[in-house]
Amino acid sequence: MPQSEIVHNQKDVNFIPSSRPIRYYRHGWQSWSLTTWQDVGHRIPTPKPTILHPLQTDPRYVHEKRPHGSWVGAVEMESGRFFLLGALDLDAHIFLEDNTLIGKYENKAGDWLVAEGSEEEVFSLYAAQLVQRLGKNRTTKTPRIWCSWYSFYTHISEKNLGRVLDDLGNLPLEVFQVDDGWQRAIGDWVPNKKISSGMDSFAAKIRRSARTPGLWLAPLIVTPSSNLYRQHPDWLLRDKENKLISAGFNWGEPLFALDTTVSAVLEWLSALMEQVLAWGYDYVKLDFLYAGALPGARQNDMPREQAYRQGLRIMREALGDAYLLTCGAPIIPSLGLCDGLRIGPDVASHWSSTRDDILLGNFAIPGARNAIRTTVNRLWLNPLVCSDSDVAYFASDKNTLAVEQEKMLQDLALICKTKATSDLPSWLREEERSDLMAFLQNTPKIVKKGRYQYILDDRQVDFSIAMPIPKSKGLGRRALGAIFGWAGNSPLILKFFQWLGDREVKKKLK
Ligand code: 9PG
Repeated sequence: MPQSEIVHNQKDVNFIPSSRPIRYYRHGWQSWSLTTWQDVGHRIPTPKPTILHPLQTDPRYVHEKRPHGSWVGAVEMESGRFFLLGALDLDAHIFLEDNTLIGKYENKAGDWLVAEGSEEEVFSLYAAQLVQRLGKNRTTKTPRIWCSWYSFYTHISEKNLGRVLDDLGNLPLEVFQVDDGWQRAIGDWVPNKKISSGMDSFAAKIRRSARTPGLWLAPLIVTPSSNLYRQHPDWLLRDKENKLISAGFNWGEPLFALDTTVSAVLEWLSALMEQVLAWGYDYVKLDFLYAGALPGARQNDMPREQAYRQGLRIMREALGDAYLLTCGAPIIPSLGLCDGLRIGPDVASHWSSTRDDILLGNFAIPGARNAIRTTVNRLWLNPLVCSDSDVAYFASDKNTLAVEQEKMLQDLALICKTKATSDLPSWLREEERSDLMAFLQNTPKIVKKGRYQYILDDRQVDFSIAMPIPKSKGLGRRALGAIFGWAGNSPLILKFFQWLGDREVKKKLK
């Protein structure tokens, strides 16, 4: 029998589990942040490069050496039972020090759940408490999606998207989602010349093919090349010295965050969502949302995750009945205000890379293995939200995944009940198109057998192979890692890697 208790209104709490902890459950802050079971003695190093910290982790705790995580921590004990400490309000962090689980709220005191029992039991108890406090998704049904990102990346055009729309034919994909690449700048959410006939006319075209138009935006970040950045410097999140807070680096530019406690920002966000709806997009993927919850000195002082939730609530309300997928989003503060939630980093057409695993020690970088690891460790969220495991691949000539690895991503999607792909229909061989068709049509019965083992109908699926955290051993590798980590902070080097990636994309599209 599980035992549990709610501890009310405490800023700091300490608990010594009934038997010695042997493994710790580390829960990452936002969609892309590493979530894993680790041995209690394992010191997971700070990921590199530093410039990406705000974009991949909770930057406030990135140098913490003790096992730690956001909102919830749990231990597997020598006795075989599990002990969980979970925050029921926002802004909390958990640490394991010696044999003690420590919970701390950053601002005011809040409530906590303490539970002991089997792994399933303690996480279900936590999930049940979160539903009561924060609510859950309104729909439990995610549409099947074609998403433009993992094939075209930013190289979309009305012409190439139109071609895909025609080629999808009888594939039962309800949503056609235009991802990053359509906007003039990050901050200027108007179409660039790739969508020359206009966003509304392109949505109408999608609708004529009997699919729902979907659109990607990153409403809480801004880059210096945007008009928004020049016109509204007073909307940006700053520190006490009035310096801009970094939200990371991407698209060859530094990223900055909007301050969602400024009323003009909230009005702008609401108007933007109304615009998206008015254009005709009923499926909306809001990305890079962590920016709304970064540490900073907000104009109307309030806890950072409450400020984020206020911004998200305004957008949710403006979006009416549209399906809202949140991505790059702080996990717990997004619950109840979205339909779908990305619970892992991006997939990629490769399994893993030595650069990311060994040299950078970064498990939030796009890659199939990184995506599977974090997503599988967050499946306890399934009753609360449509868990998004990102896209599955079918066109094997266009990726370097082994058959079993491709299949693992597909099976994870079946477990999450979120089916999406980015493969171009023209990339699929006949049998691959039938595989995709079967994937889209089947709803297997799912039985959980172990932490990483499932039975889908009568097929056994095991994700264990994706779970270990590769360690960087040896002086040579560590020295090379230090050089890579240092170089990775240079915008020029980041741009170079982006250029390499881009070259690969273009080659595939030829
Ligand atoms: C569009 C993409 C896709 C994708 C999102 C998000 O630098 N980074 O570590 C990094 C991580 C994820 C990321 C982009 C950059 O991808 O998850 O599905 O929409 O944005 O730009």
